[in-house]
Amino acid sequence: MKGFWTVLVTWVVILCGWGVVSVVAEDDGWGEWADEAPTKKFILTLQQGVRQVACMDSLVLVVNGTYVGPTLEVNEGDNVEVLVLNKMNNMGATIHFHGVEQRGTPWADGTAYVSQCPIPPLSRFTYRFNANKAGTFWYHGHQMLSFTSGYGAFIVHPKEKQFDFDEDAGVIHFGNQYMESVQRIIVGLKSNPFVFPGNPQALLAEGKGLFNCSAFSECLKCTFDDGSCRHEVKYMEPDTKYLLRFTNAGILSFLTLGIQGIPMKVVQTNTGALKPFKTDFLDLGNGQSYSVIIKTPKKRGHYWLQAVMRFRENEGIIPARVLLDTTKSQNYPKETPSVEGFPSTFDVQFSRKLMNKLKSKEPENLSPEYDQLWTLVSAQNLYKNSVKWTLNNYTFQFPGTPALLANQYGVDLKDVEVTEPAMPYDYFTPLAEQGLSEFSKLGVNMLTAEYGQRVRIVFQNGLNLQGESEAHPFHMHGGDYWVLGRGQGIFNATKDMEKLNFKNPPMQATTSVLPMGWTVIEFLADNPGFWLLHCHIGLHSDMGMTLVIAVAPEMIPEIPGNHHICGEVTVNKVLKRNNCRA
Ligand SMILES: *[C@@H]1O[C@H](CO)[C@@H](O)[C@H](O)[C@H]1NC(C)=O
Ligand SMILES: *[C@@H]1O[C@H](CO)[C@@H](O)[C@H](O)[C@H]1NC(C)=O
Ligand SMILES: *[C@@H]1O[C@H](CO)[C@@H](O)[C@H](O)[C@H]1NC(C)=O
Ligand SMILES: *[C@@H]1O[C@H](CO)[C@@H](O)[C@H](O)[C@H]1NC(C)=O
Ligand SMILES: [Cu+2]
Repeated sequence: MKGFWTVLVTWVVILCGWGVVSVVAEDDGWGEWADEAPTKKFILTLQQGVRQVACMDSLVLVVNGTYVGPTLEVNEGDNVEVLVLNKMNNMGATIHFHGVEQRGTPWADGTAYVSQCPIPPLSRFTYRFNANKAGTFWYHGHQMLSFTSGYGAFIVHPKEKQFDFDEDAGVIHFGNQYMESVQRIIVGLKSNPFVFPGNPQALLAEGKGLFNCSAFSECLKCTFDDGSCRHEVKYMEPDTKYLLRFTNAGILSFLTLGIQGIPMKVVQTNTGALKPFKTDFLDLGNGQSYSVIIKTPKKRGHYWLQAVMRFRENEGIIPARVLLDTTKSQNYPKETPSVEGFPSTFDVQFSRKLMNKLKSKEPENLSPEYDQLWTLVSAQNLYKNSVKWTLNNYTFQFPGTPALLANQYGVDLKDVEVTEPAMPYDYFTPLAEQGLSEFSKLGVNMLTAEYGQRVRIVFQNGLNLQGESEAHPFHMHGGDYWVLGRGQGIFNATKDMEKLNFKNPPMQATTSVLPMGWTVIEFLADNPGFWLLHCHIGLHSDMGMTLVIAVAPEMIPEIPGNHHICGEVTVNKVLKRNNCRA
């Protein structure tokens, strides 16, 4: 039925002469689209295919036929136009440009049922936006768990070189690989009884990695014919400064990475320039990006970059590895590198100290005043006996009509819940032990900010139903936020608010709330739109750890005419509004 409507609207729209599903004419309400700037055009195709991942054949979502998808590179200030062709015949899709502000183009954010309808099977959609900030971004699907494999890098080069290095060595994407198909994982998460897929069986760097065949009998199918599926090799020159960019695209694993014998100088989050600092180990929460500069030793050799999973039991899971090779001999070391010296799996202290080192390069000197304060408590609960994650006791459910379309066409979103302040309880004692109900509420959890407000958010961690506290990396769409501080235990406004860093807080699009702790962020609500705020552990967001921030909905400009329709936005509604302006 959905297919029918898409076809119908396409015809109606062509008859009316304003072109659907194709590049739209110039002055068409494209937000901050810079008229003078060059336009960089790309085409991306989405398909499912069997590819060798971690030396095993797996069915994955591929972008332009490859896993990892192609890297898109533009310059700061360019207009970007990406035509996405959904070549799958059984699944809708979207593409989200992770970390891109989408200033003035909220319809190009690529979030299914928030900023747009999924691109129907065998259909297309053009994303147009301005690359207003330089940095390391990535694109990925944002429809269910589609981002397990359909992703790639998006690099925006700065107008002027920001850091001191000789070569840009590009991006290394980290990921997770399950033996089970994504479809089965989703079914398990939605089932009663609930089935959690648990740890991934392989950690990936650039789609390469290794299953531990003594731990997982299924991988007798492993094809270890040559080493090229196990790890990427980066050829480098000795005694040279390289810029390396990391992103964690995994749907579960919090990672910590280190390079044998080479310290990293951390210089940038996704967009935010940092006061540089040196470290041997760097945390990479799901959805996070960092740029570092390394200097290869004078002596030619092989240096392993390794990423281990932390904050979950990781017994038997082989680290993701990349070999940095300055010999060009292809005489690879046979022995497996050890992870000695890495912080231990549950060392919260290490990660908190590391996060405390993140400072913006230039002072921000924020005033300690704010306009709204939202406290969001993360906890696991039951909804109809199924295990869910919650923010303030709400399990998020996507609306049937995308919020942005509903706003324009006057559709009433049903089940919208405004997050109430969290009921104060002892967040680190299981609910049952406190005589409290373990049941959550289900709804379209939405918070609203007025234009220009400074909104401060306290993320307060709580427990899962096993009584453990986990790490949650929270990602916000529609712009970066300042990360003002973090601490252990329960946030106490009287005592903790004044200790926050207003002087030089880093700008990030994703920051972690550590086990048994809290994190405070703040953003300026000056980009009207409907923006997701969610835990970037894909499994957690799918289990409800998500909400929508509505920023000045009355100021959102008219959506360009190329959007698909779904839910309660019908052909009649579109026609009525546009009055067939042919
Ligand atoms: C992706 O593939 C399409 C056609 O198959 C091609 O036209 C396009 O240039 C490719 N995109 C990139 C970024 O390589
Ligand atoms: C594979 O898993 C087994 C059992 O968990 C473990 O003892 C072994 O060290 C693992 N192998 C590697 C290479 O990590
Ligand atoms: C969550 O909501 C449910 C259903 O309304 C309620 O029974 C429960 O007490 C709430 N729990 C908390 C911690 O607020
Ligand atoms: C918060 O901190 C203040 C000042 O240290 C203290 O007096 C108060 O008891 C604390 N509140 C809680 C709930 O711990
Ligand atoms: Cu989480």
